[in-house]
Amino acid sequence: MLTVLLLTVSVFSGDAAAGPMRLRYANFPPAPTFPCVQMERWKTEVEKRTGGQVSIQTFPGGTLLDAKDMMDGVIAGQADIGCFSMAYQPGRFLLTNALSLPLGIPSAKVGSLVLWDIYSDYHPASFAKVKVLTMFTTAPANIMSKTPVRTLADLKGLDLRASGGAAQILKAWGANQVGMPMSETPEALQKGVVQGLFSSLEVMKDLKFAEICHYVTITDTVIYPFAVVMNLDAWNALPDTVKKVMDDLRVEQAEWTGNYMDAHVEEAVAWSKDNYNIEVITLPPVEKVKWEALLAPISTQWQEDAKSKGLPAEAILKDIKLRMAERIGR
Ligand code: DTR
Repeated sequence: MLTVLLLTVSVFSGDAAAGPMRLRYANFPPAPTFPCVQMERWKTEVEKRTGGQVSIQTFPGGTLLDAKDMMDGVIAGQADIGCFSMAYQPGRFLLTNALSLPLGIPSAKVGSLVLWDIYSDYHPASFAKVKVLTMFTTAPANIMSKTPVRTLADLKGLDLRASGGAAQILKAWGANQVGMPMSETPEALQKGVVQGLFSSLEVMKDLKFAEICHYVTITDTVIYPFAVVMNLDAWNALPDTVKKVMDDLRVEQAEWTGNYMDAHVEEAVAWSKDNYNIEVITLPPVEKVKWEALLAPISTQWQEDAKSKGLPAEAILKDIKLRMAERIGR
């Protein structure tokens, strides 16, 4: 009841006389990180393109909803819009999390567009209770650590933070994987709970991990899929003109975010070298082959899980590879 009331207040606070319609957009990580940068860009574009009909209030840093409460919070109307990382609930977003298998997706731009393709092709049931406003992915994940990681032996038993599909990758390499959302990682690194993390490298700058992690090992293995979703009642209450503005932004926003992410990773690595003299370690080909060989069972396991849930696992993987080739070719 309270939820319905809150929602009603939120969406209908804006008939013409009362000023713009207000929408609350929740996000889990701190404001300087890329999910929040894309949120601010989307807000600016929607407000501009709707000629001020809509006003979006943004809540970074988990101030309205936390990482793992995001989807259910939006469904319940605690926020009108929410952004989340699908990796934090791997079983719930099984189909779209196929994108986070080690498939060699080369960039956030390709990842973001292929994720949107796959969502549009299959319309997974896990998103049936929300309106999907956009999707995007990170750039490929790499190791950031306090001590250098040059071989599998260096990784053995090392406490590294990762979540979702990437967690299985660290386990396969023999590291001691510690799972937590990105929002909890700065404290864990500071307190020595973990000795590093596995993620895309823009956080070296955005969360100042370069201060602590002086080594980066390039593995370029997996990307993380994200979604931005809207409460269905809030969506249905919007005028068609506003809906059109948001619909027109779905793919554009995915591509914008991918491009932003790819450029920002490069900038963050350069910044980390200039300011903290970090070492970027590239694995020699013989070593890389060993690392990659250990990852094969992960896709096999995903296929078994997906099939047991009635999903056309092989077709999905084939489709991702096809879409990748199309998007890389463009
Ligand atoms: N790699 C995922 C997602 C991720 C990458 N960069 C950020 C920044 C802020 C929040 C999440 C992410 C992860 O490690 O959680």
